[in-house]
Amino acid sequence: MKKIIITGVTGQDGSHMVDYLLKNTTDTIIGGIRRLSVQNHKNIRHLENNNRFKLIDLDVTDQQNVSNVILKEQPDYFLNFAANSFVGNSWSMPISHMENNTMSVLYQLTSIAEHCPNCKYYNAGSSEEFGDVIHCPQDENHPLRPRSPYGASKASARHLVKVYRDSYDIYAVQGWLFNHEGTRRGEEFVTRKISKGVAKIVKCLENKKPFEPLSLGNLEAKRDWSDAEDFVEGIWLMMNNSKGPRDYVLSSGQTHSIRSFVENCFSAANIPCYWKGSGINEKLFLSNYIAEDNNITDLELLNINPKFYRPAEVELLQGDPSLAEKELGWKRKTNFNDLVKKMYNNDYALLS
Ligand code: G4F
Repeated sequence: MKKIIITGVTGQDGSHMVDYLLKNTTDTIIGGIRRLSVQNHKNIRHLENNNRFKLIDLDVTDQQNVSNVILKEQPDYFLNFAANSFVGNSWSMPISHMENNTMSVLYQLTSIAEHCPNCKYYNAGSSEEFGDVIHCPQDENHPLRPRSPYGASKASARHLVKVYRDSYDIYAVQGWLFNHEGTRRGEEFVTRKISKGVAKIVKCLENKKPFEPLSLGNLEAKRDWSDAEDFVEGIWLMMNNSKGPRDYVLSSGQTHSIRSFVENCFSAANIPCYWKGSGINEKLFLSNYIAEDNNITDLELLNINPKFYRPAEVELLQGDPSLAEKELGWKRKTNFNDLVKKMYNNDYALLS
């Protein structure tokens, strides 16, 4: 029986990783969490009485704390999902991003090298590292050209992971994970903001109540979206690779605009709609709505707010997962349309 430390267990990826490992291994899982005065345990509440899962205090920005935990626990695997993961915020808190996403990785790697060199290490990497992409689709050979402090923090961490792997023969990897979403996605990310916003609008329409239109930023950016639950399996395959420690791209191989996610989500909700206007004046409308006073009108569903634009945008992401499929035998199960439906149905059910 192995011992696995996972950081960031209250977040989307960490909590799905715990669920996956409890289901598919007999190992003991230790979730490292930062002490907060207000608990954010909703993604792991179902694990409270599981005797193969325990929580410990672990602040990844505290080198002493990280070192003591690794020395004491002697884990077989250390999976690091703790990070500042919201790209949009990284311009206003760049130092926090470097501390949480880069320095923390250095603390973990130095502690593993010193106290527990056989521990296998995973750090969550990102397609944001590719940034200003120069070819499509992006594979493992695409250069790192980050466009945000977040992307730069993950790219720097990648160099550290490689340096420690090469220098100390540690099994250390950092996958390139393209966008991955689901029912546990934070509400600040665009997909969840849309699925929750559409569900709220539908509820208001059903109850003939007024609502605030959804407000978004850049609709033309394109992302390669997958289901986070498919990705945790890919990560575990990377950690147990007969070819040794290698970094792989996990993605769907397809790309869709934010606009397309919006249209799919309203379609999943059976709301017919049309776009009008252009640029920041573009809006989405529902036509022929019969109001309570029996007046037939067009209702505004969505508008553009420049405050959601970023100082620099990654315009296009489309990953090539073929190496992971070939060498790890990884295959995703959920496609784009099913992912949108799953997120919308979940948010609608939560409001019911
Ligand atoms: O959902 P997002 O905030 O995700 P983003 O920036 O692509 O980053 C996510 O994926 C990365 C992997 O590629 C991860 F590393 C990272 O941690 C995170 O999980 O934004 C997606 C796109 C952007 O182009 C953004 O400009 O949506 C656009 N967008 C348009 N309106 C918006 C909004 N994004 C947000 N969050 N909110 C808006 O209102």
